[in-house]
Amino acid sequence: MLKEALRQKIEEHRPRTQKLIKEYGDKVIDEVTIAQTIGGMRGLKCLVTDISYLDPEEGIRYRGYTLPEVFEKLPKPPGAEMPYVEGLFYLLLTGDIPTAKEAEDTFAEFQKRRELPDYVLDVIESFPQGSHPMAIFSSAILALSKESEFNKQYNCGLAKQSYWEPTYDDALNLLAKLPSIGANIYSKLYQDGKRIHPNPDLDLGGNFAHMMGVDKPYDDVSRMYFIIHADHESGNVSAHTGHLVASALSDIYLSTSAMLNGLAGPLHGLANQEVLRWLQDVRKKMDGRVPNETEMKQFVWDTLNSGQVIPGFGHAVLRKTDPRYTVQREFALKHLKDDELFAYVDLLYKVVPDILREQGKAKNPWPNVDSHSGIIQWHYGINNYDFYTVLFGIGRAIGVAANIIWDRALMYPLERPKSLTTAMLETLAGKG
Ligand code: CMX
Repeated sequence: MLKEALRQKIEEHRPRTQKLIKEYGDKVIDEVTIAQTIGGMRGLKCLVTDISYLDPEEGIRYRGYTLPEVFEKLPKPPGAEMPYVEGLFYLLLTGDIPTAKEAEDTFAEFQKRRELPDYVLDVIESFPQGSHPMAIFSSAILALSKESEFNKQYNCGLAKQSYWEPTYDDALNLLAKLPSIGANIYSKLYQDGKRIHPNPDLDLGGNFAHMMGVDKPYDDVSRMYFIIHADHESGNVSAHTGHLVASALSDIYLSTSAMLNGLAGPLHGLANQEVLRWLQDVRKKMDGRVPNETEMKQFVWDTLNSGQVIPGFGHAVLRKTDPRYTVQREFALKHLKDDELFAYVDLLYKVVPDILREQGKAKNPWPNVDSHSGIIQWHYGINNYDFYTVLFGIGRAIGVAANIIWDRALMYPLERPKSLTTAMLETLAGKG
């Protein structure tokens, strides 16, 4: 059903892309400066996606909907506060808010593809204790590449217009398994291998909470996490890596594994674990007491003066408080108002922006998604903060997969920007 809805959307969309290329292909949309070329292509308008758009002041919109709208409009599992993650996938793929029936049908599509082959469990088990969960996560997904329907059909001579179809199947097959992969990594690393079997009646978020062995409202925390982390335009490291690798027609398993390796960097998704590490450090120095404002300011300045960044603050594109932070703050105000670590995060929200402004380096002094996510996990007993980026990764895979399916549907080519030498830039500078 989702596949048929998507097919129709793809057929409607293709002429738009073809017209843009054929009739307006030479239209200039941006200039490139030397600073952008050296500086990580910051702000360069050179990617296209319809799945989400990041406004610097407003934050992310999924298919035109703000996060509060997404949470309000998407159908919810019975008794849940947060929506079906499967319904979000429907929205990202089709651009339409699913009806309750469409969300449930998508849940059923995911449900039948959940089972993990034994060899994936063997891959997880084969890692030495002390491995980072993101390394295991990426490898477990890589191992699944042998299941790729796209590869099978491509090797039999698949027509280009049909590339998206087996990619869609691969995407669903992979996304449905991610909660199990995540929960198995958690049990291997932190729970002496004690596994909780999946509950087939539960939706993706609910089943993940069940396999993690955490009671309500952790099911809603899981749904909220996977939804807020799903997509953030195409230029961030994880989304861009997924797109880049898939542009070589590497299957969705190879592409997702690659994008997770980018997510695992401390300037990107790993920042959520860095926040917790930083807070625990402060907590230790405070002997468990919540610092007052003056003491907290001192900790922030000490970190900056030692040449480190304040994790969870700043952003390459955003220039306001991240709405993904706000969604979590509202949840925290409702469910963990008296939590000690929430008091820390609340205090940081008060003191850090002014300090970063005073320091004058960061273009955005406001908190991002990672500033809040760890303490909610901590509150519900997930205290192994190395694991937090896996949660980000399960969410991000949903948006990356939706993008890759559309990349194939619109037959985007191999990505291949041009590089210059420093001498060439110097010559260009001389001409200025
Ligand atoms: N603390 C201290 N300094 C910061 C800072 C922070 N939180 N954020 C930015 N700066 C500094 C940068 O390090 C840079 O310094 P230099 O000129 O010495 O290199 C300067 O301010 C300008 O950086 P910017 O243009 O504002 O930010 P970038 O686009 O280069 O980087 C980001 C963006 C997120 C990597 C950066 O803000 C940062 O390091 N934040 C802390 C880590 C973090 O929270 N990452 C998670 C981001 C969300 C995600 O992708 O998951």
